[in-house]
Amino acid sequence: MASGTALIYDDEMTSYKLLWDDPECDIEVPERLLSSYEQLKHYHLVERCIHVPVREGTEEEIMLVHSSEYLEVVKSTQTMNEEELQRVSENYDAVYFHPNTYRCAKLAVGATLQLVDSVMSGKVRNGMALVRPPGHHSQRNAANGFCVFNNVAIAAQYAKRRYGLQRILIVDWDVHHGQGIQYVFEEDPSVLYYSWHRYEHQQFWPLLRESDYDAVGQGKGKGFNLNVPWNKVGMGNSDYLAAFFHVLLPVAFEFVPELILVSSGYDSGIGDPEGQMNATPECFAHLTHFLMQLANGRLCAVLEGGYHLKSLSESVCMTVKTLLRDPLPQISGEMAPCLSAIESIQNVRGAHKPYWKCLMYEVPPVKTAAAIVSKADAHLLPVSVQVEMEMNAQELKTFVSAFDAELVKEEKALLSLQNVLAVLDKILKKKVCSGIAESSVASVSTTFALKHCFDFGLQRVLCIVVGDMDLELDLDDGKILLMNICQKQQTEKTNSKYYISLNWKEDAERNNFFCAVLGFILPVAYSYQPDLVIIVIGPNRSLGVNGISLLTCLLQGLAESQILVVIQDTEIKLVQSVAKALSGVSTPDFGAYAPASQENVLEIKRLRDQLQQEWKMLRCSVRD
Ligand code: TWS
Ligand code: ZN
Repeated sequence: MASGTALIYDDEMTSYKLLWDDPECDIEVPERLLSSYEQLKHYHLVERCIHVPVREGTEEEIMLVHSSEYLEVVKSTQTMNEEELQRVSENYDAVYFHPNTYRCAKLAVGATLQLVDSVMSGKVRNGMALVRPPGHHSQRNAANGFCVFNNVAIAAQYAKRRYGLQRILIVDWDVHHGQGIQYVFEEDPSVLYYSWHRYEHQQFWPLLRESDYDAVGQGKGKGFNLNVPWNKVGMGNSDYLAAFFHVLLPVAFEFVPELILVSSGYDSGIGDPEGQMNATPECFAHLTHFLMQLANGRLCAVLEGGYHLKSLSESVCMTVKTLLRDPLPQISGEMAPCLSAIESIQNVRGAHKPYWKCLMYEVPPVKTAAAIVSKADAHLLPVSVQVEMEMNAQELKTFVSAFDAELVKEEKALLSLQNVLAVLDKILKKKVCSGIAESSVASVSTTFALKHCFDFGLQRVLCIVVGDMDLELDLDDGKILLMNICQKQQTEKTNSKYYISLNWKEDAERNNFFCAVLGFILPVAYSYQPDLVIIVIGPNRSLGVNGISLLTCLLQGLAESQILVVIQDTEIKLVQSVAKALSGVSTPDFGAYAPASQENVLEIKRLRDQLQQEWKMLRCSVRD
């Protein structure tokens, strides 16, 4: 692993400034660079770094991000007088030009690329470039927010081209949203862009809707744009650390970047008039330290904003000191993120759940959802069970029109279907783990539910029907394993391996169902390995509440506990008992154990003999 830290700085980048009166632009001053470099000298950090000279970025390099038309506009400002400069500046938001701006902007690009080359060639492990003008707001055809060329975006494109990198992480800890970087890489999954920024519900500059947490990227780039909008000022060390712990770092470790570019603005630090935040310089040491654990330590920090000269220069020093691997300073303040920060963090995590395993495989906050006909009974369910409202009519139409509309002519059937699909959809999308749906026409609902499962991409669904029910299903392809637990002997309606009829009569007083569940249902179910279990309780059920809750409890070992229970009955006792079993609020009482009747024992034996060749988990004797 390479060692050493590069520092790239040149006095020449202080050679432009605002020439006229403009309160919007007068904070971006040459002293920002001068005082930062002075402070680095003061702490003897400059002499500990490897000095790398700046160069100009070439036109070709600039055009990795910007249009030639825009490049020509910027070039033309070199020879303009003050009046002309002011006129060009007015074409952009929060921008000023000076005759030396073009030269400095080219040096800022070149300095950034020199840093990338030093790190990528192994000359150094990491480094920092102190540059002006900053870059993160500038766009293909526009200067914006003091930024002329997008130094960091150009560096990422350059690193992809020159070094064939496939994954680059850009961390923008400046207090403003680097929308310019977001636009460049929105559809690019090879560049992960992370930015936190003062947002205040879109009331803070640059006042963009697309700075919010729900801008996750587009097309192939979905999931590769992470925005953490701060909706209050005063965010401090613990808020920044929380955003790193709960958003950036888990995703970054899953992304496995090959290079990290930091849009290193310090207007997010304490004392800055723009950011109004409270993070102390030590915080930047810790942020740097965490990022150094990724990408083999290949980290390039490039200056963006920062307007409180003392805070800026101390924070720059903390960053460089950490890059040099000095011990970390103690971080101050009560370590508790504020409510508004937690809310933002929760929102980003929610928006990115579909794209990152580290966010996806969390225990769903709601374990069980229930859609029941009588909402008045809702209070009888365990409190942790979420009671569902119906799916809206439009959503339902999209499900139904895709299938045989004949089946759902009746209003009653439509309402039932609504319940079942609403809960199923939540399970499939992993918003809840399991669910219960009351349905007056369980057979129709189940047929639709199964169809929806396969549209969603499931491979195998175990469907256990308790009671009498006729399901018109194609069972030949093995995508459904249908087990029917019923009272009367079924005339074998199919010879499919995937249809099993279990003739069962339960003792009304005591639970004799153990032997069927353990001796037959579980072994077959585990042999099948379903992605989802659907239990349908139909009319004329031969199982009591105890038997059904036993079945429900023990099947939770399959399909990551994703179970849908469809109940035709509206008996609240049954719903209650199943809800208890699924939510796990209490260990259910299965009733006293009872040995099975002779009849039942023979039925299990018959099925076992008949099916153990196909379902190998049924075997419990070496003789047969
Ligand atoms: C900083 C653009 C106030 C609120 C928001 C000066 C007035 C002022 C200027 C533009 C600006 C400032 C950056 C970009 C930056 C404001 C102002 C924006 N601007 N970007 O007090 O640092 O990283
Ligand atoms: Zn900024």
